[in-house]
Amino acid sequence: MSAVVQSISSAAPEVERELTDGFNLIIDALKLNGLDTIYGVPGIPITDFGRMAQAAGIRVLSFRHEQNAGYAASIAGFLTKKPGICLTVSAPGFLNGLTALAHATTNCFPMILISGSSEREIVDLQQGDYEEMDQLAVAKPLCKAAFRVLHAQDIGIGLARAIRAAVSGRPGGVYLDLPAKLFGQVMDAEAGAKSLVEVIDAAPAQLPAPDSIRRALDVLKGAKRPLIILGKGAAYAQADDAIRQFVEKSGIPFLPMSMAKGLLPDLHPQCAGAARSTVLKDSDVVMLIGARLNWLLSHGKGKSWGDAPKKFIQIDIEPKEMDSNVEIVAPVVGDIGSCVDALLAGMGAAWAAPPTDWTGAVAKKRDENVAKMAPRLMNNNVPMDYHGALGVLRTIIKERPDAILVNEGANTLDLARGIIDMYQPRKRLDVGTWGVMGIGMGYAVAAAVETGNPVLAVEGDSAFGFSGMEVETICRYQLPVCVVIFNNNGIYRGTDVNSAGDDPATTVFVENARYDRMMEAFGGVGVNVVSPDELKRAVNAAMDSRKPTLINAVIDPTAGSESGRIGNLNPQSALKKK
Ligand code: OXT
Ligand code: ADP
Ligand code: MG
Repeated sequence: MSAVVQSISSAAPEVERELTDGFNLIIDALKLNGLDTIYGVPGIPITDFGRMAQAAGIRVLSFRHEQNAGYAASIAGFLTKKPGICLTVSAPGFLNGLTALAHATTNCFPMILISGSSEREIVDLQQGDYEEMDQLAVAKPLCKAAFRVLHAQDIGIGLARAIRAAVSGRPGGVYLDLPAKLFGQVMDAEAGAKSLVEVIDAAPAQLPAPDSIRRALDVLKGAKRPLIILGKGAAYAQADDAIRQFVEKSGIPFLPMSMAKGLLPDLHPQCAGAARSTVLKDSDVVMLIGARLNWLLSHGKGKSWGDAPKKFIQIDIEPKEMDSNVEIVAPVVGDIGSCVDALLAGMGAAWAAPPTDWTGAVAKKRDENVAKMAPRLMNNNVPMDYHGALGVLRTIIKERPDAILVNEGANTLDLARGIIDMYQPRKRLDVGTWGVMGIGMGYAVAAAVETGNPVLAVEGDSAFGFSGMEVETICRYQLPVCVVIFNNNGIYRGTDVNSAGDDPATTVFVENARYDRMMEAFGGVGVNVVSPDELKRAVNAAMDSRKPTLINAVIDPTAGSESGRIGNLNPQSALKKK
């Protein structure tokens, strides 16, 4: 700790007291709790704080826009189970970071947005302070908890509360408001050190009730066509071995949600990822592990789920999640590691595998779908279509299974999700619960920083645009990130025409743009590729060299479809169906 030593004269003989201040106490509190990385953008009132944190050994990564720093912090939380820290300046910087905080909360990722703010006395009287805003009030409805610290002696408690709120129970985003004056507040160093709190057991195990385990196993035993759905909560839980043992011992087909791909390998004999429609429709008992029955699972009802009656078992740390959309006949509330351990123990030595007519039917459908797709992945067409380009990337990930795949776009997202098999847990990071564009470069930076693994970011040209300026950040920190832009000249397709005037259609971009040249502007490697062969060479070179690289992959502008796989959600399609 870098305390300030000052000589203080008083009426009594001169005494030397060691002093500290808000700056140092925040740094010490972060370090005490193992929070060693900050993602942010400097400025008043936090510029010096960033410098001092860096000098004190915290890694401080400066971004070009707070939203990207916030997305980086959110995914750092997902990858590490520690709250990712984002640091912003007041009002506009705070608001830029807030989208990411809300995103973290929605996705159940632990994150703390720490923002400098203006002076309370002026803000509360609305007297027009520099970057004035009542940030605490604005943040509150968008996160799991929000706290403000006014006194240096409360910094330790403030951070401890923020950490606990972010990681305990259902993880989420927390806001910590630090008014400018706090940073310079001085206090006795010894008292300051004592005021810090090392958070013990921040996310305590939450054991499931034994009855809930018995009930779940009874329902599972009675199933003729059981299915396990693994969600990103299961990936987050880092109970990889237990989950794998449970799935394998049960013999039940499993369907991974997008960010749960790789928890068990996609090529595992029980994986039903390529038989999605069949397993949703035909299963009779569905066990959800860390997945919500939200829009991504059609709310557990309707056409996608077929007519056969279904029973749901759900494992989740959040009791309120149960019965959110349909009846859950066997709720299991607890942390996934403890729940799965208890299920394994309750299964005993002998567990009857599901009927082979069911597992056989699932495997048959999966193999048919895989075989149907295979020839499309081998094409070397110019211009490239999605399948040709993704076929190459699929092989690259197979050969480099520890690489982290970041993925956003519409067609670029939906097709990559199906085509690129994942082999290891937490290696696929994407748009998540909100289907949000803009996570790309922030996620790529944090994935590289937090894991040291190479990152392959597969981006639609529109998706990339939301965070594209961060390629400078990637070059500045020399991160092993290879960005591949699927450049089809627009959103979904590059062929839309405005029939009513000279302005371009709303979904198209400048034709034949050369995104690779953006990378060159910052000293990175830029490559333009037009064929799958060229793409393969360029990506392999980037992954071997670990040099920041951006590949502009020219995709046939007619190849995509409106909104990718979720065109049915457009109001116009709903009208047509009526
Ligand atoms: O079983 P069936 O027969 O059904 O087949 C399924 C699987 O079994 C099978 N499958 C396989 N077959 C063979 N082999 C293998 N290995 C295999 N694996 C699977 O394939 C099918 C499909 O499987 P899938 O994908 O699992 O199933 P399905 O039915 O699609 O699943 C349903 C969903 C809902 C779970 C799934 O579709 C899903 O996860 N979807 C997520 C969709 C999403 O989030 N999209 C992003 C948002 S779209 C839109 O909003 C966009 N915007 C607006 C915007 C946003 N989002 N954000 C902000 C801040 N501002 C604006 C914008 C601007 S997208 C967008 C930009 C788009 O343009 P780009 O240029 O970036 O991208 P391009 O489109 O490329 O141009
Ligand atoms: P997906 O989008 O992959 O379907 P969701 O984000 O909808 O996944 O669901 C994740 C769920 O996992 C949330 O309901 C969350 O409460 C739960 N969850 C997160 N971490 C844990 C954990 N450690 N133990 C139990 N449940 C968890
Ligand atoms: Mg596009």
